[in-house]
Amino acid sequence: MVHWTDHERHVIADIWGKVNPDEIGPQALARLLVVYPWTQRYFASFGNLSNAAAILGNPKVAAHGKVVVGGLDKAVKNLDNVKGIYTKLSELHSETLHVDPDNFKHLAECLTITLATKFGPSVFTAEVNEVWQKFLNVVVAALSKQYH
Ligand code: HEG
Repeated sequence: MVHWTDHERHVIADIWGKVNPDEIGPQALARLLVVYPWTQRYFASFGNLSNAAAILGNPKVAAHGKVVVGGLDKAVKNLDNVKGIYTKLSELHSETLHVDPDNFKHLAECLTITLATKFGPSVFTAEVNEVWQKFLNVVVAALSKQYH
């Protein structure tokens, strides 16, 4: 089981308190779809994803980005049971959506870049980056857990 120090808990709560998923989510998901274009295959029903401008302006991408990043709130609030709270979501991505779990890492990376860009080096310091990385690694592991 992952151990969290009080300091790590504090850093995660603090940075998450500054995140507005409705702003960050659309940007992070749009970045995923631009940087890793094969991820577009899971969003065939989303309409025009033909170039970066189309992706950034696509309302379905924005709406789903809010859902995905909003979904991290559960993990932030249940740091000691991330695997438990994501069991069903992992099953959904594996068995129903057939999302290649490598893509969770790519989304985590895009989210980190989005946060670093938004907050800059005075807020998103290397130390915050380190703790945030640990948090996302736990999320990615939990979402990948029901794959077999
Ligand atoms: Mg997933 C649905 C969260 C990565 C593709 N994703 C969802 C839902 C949530 C969620 C909360 C809604 C579930 C529901 O309706 O019950 N996703 C989520 C997280 C992460 C993630 C927290 C990683 C941090 N998702 C992810 C990636 C892809 C993907 C990397 C594909 C590249 N998600 C995906 C699709 C759906 C969801 C295709 C269904 C969308 C729809 O049909 O509306």
